[in-house]
Amino acid sequence: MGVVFERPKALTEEKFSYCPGCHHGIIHRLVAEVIDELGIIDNTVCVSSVGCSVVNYQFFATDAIQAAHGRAPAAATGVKRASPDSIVFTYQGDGDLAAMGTAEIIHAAARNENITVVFVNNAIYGMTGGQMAPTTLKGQKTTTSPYGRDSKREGNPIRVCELLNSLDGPAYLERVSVHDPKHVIRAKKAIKKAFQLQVKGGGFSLVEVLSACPTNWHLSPLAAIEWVKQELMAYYPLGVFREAGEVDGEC
Ligand SMILES: Cc1ncc(C[n+]2csc(CCOP(=O)(O)OP(=O)(O)O)c2C)c(N)n1
Ligand code: SF4
Repeated sequence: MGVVFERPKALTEEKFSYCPGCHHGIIHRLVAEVIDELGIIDNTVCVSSVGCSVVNYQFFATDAIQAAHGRAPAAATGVKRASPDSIVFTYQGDGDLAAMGTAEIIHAAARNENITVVFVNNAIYGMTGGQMAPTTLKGQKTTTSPYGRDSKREGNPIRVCELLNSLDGPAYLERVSVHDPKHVIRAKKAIKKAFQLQVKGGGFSLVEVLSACPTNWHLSPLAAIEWVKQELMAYYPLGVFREAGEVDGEC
């Protein structure tokens, strides 16, 4: 009998440390499948950030470095410029990328650094107990907005793809979701396109993946999927925001 499904080589044997229903695991798998399919495992470097995925260097069977809070795009810039043949990606949550690392992501995009960013937007600080993030929706209850985010007091949520799309620099920006199989397939295509672009020297790419955090949303995994569909996708529309040039399927 032929093997039809197996663990990607770009994932180690380590068990994921994520909560039941968390989408980080799905996104890790998609990244790993893309690395396998492009045959880049030996020269890929993952730049880990802070947040629940802080130990993802244990899960990806690639080289890895750990960046300080929000600094992953700057660290990735250094690795890529020092070692241009490496394929360098950051993996960042919304607290890391859109709060602590706002400056780094904007400048890396503006410079059109030839790196790939996997941006996991779950609208909350997962790792540290569910505090409000820049991406927390208006009215969303968190431990630091217990009555719901009030835009008069806490400002409005930041749409990262739209923000970066105002810059001349970036080559590819897309927002996807992994809440059902159809969207998982689309998300993988986007992640693959982003890595292919880097292989071809195409410049800065960012794929924003809407992601569930059932634990800090205080929802069951299934209810969290509904919340992604009804609430997150309403404020963060899916789609391609920037595509500088066609990337064909083969590398
Ligand atoms: C400058 C600074 N800000 C914040 C923290 C604490 N901190 C570490 S991880 C984290 C939350 C990260 O959340 P996010 O990036 O959204 O990832 P998630 O855990 O949701 O996947 C916070 C607030 C810190 N240690 N230092
Ligand atoms: S706290 Fe949220 S983001 Fe972190 S592992 Fe659990 S479900 Fe995932």
